[in-house]
Amino acid sequence: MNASREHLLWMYETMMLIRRYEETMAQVYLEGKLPPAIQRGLAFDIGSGPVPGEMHLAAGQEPVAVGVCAHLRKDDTVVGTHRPHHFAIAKGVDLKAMTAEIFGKETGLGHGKGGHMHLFDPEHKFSCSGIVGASLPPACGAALAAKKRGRDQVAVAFFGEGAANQGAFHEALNLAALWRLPVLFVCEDNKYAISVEKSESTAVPWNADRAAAYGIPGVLVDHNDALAVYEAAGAAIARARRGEGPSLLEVRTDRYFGHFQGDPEVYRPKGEVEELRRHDPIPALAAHLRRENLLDEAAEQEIEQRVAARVREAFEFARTSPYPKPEDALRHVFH
Ligand SMILES: Cc1ncc(C[n+]2csc(CCOP(=O)(O)OP(=O)(O)O)c2C)c(N)n1
Ligand SMILES: [Mg+2]
Repeated sequence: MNASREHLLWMYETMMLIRRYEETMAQVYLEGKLPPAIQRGLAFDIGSGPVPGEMHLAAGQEPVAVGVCAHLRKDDTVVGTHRPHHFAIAKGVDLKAMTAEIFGKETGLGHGKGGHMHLFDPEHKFSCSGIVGASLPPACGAALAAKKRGRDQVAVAFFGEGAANQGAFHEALNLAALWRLPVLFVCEDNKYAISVEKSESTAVPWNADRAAAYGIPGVLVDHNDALAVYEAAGAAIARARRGEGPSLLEVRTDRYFGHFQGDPEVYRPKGEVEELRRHDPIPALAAHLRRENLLDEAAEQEIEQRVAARVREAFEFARTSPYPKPEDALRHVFH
């Protein structure tokens, strides 16, 4: 499946937006967490600063999000993970409302009650959660709803290679296969589940091979490339829309930051990140676009500026938004 000019440029700009967003978040996240915390005898105070709590960033994993979401419509469902920003951005979630949510502000997607791992956007049919493996069952539910209504919507569950050893993975694949649900399961293999290497947790080299146990197609994209993901995801999503059932797609991708911000990364071989960054998928796509005469220096600069402005506006909006009022603590929650 050849990507259209429109899709190629969208993928490039969205990868840039994700990368700049994550880099900015990495900086902002540290505000208030280091020097004053050290004075209080702590190395890293996770609770202070404008972005309290854990932070999992997805720089390096952009190809997975854009290669899949390029094929999705607004009325398709995406369920993400504890590392959700790249998926949310690629699905079209509003950057300001998402950032405000991460800052715990009233103007956030969930009025500041969810935070970075719990971004819910019914308009764009996006959700995620901090529970590893929890993306697959709800995606089956959305796919079942679409099927019962006779619509051609699809659902996508993203999850890490660590999550592929959770029971929910196997239960979801089995049921989706049995009921021929219009769902795509996308495994992001970034080699690690926190500090545990895939080879230390998983009996087979490739999770894509596990699809055979459920009688569905399993496809491996063994390099971190947006066009390869686009091609594989396009075929699987078209298949699901035609009513031919689910597929499993596994992508070998790279995580440039730690598991969480503040992760000392002692489990990484020395120089690993530098080596991974030498195969950065964003310049690789830019080079392809230049060869196709779809991008030149001026256009690249324009994209860089547009992306920077969007990121700046989103963080500014989040910073200047009010916190929820204490008397609203029990609004919008189950009780
Ligand atoms: C059910 C459950 N078990 C354990 C955890 C703790 N935990 C958070 S992230 C993570 C590793 C996830 O690895 P992977 O699925 O590969 O995703 P990645 O972090 O690499 O994106 C674990 C074990 C959790 N959040 N939920
Ligand atoms: Mg992983």
